[in-house]
Amino acid sequence: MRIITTHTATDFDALASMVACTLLYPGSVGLLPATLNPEVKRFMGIHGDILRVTPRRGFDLEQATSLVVVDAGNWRRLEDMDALARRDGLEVICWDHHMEGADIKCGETHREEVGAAVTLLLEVLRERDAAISPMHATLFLLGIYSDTGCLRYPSVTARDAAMMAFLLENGADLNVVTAYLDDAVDDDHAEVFGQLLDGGEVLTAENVKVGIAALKVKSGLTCLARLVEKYRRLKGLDAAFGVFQADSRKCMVIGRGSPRFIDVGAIMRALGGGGHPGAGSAIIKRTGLDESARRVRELVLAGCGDENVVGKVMSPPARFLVDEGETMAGVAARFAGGNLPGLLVLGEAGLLGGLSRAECAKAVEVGRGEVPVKGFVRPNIPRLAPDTSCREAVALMADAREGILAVLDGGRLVGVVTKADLLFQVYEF
Ligand SMILES: [Mn+2]
Repeated sequence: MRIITTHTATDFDALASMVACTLLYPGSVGLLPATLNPEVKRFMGIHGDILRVTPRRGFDLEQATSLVVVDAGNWRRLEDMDALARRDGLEVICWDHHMEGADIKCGETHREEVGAAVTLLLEVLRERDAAISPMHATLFLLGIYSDTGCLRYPSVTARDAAMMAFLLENGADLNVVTAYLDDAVDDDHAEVFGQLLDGGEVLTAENVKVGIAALKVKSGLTCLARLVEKYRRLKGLDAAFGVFQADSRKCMVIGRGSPRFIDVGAIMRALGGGGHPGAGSAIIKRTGLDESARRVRELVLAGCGDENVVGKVMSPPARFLVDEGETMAGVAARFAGGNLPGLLVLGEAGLLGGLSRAECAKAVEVGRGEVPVKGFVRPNIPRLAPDTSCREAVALMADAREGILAVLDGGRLVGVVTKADLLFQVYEF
């Protein structure tokens, strides 16, 4: 008999992948772990009977000759499957999108970097022209949406979006999807959220803003990951880590972040857990709250890195410079000839400030073209250091009248940041 299973704390992607497998492998049965995400539990409350899945508990593994593992690659993430890990001759097939840390040896592996594991299975079902009911399509879409933050996470691929379109064609019901992705939390979770907001420590390392909060919590809270993500978004952090202690023997660490600035999965693996570059969790055993938080802080400080500093993207300053003695008319001619947003005015003591194209044109218009630029220079043009992050530069550019920012190293002008420089950085051309 072929059985299908997935990780404990089963989320919609895991359930959707399991159910997709029951369509892909006729005659197979899905074994559902006992611990489910609260929304998944609510979903199973009314859909359980019409899906070909049954609780892992009470199922005799003796009958199993083939095992399909979905949305996981580790034996310890499965519920009570150790007996199969040692069974000779067992066929093992894996469908997963966690690229690191797998330890299940498979005869057949489908592991690809997509936003949701169910995307991999849907591609095959579509290829085979399998019949998909609107109810199934709705569950599969829940899988894609919950693992990709409704197609907003950077982990999303075009393949996930294509499968979303495929599911809508097959009748996926967005009203149902929205009802199960509801963001509301109960009073206990709301209290924890308040503590995260008040008690979190925010550290900045290598221009990366990370929040870490260590809290004692009641046991039985099942939506902590969602709170950590909310905390991150509300505080505008690049990454957030919650260290939660529900009993004295262990702490649970949950991390969420932008993979561009920090690899959350790598930090979790260092703590003995797992995850993706953007999300992960770990259980730290026999360690108190303070010590656990200290370990997380250390790994975060070592693992942060914003490579995107203005020193790496700035342009040479030469073509943006005018001498304080030049006339406004002369400078207006330079503006007319070149594609310059603004200019920097240099005096004997160094950078005096900036001059915008509009100011220059206006001066000439009102007959002040022969006045030296010195009289028009705006001294408080933004000045950055080479190690200022591009993100900060983007924020400053929004208010920069001259459309350029000056980069100074120890008082010496070393570069100019233009909007084009920042665009190249933002889109990683
Ligand atoms: Mn997944």
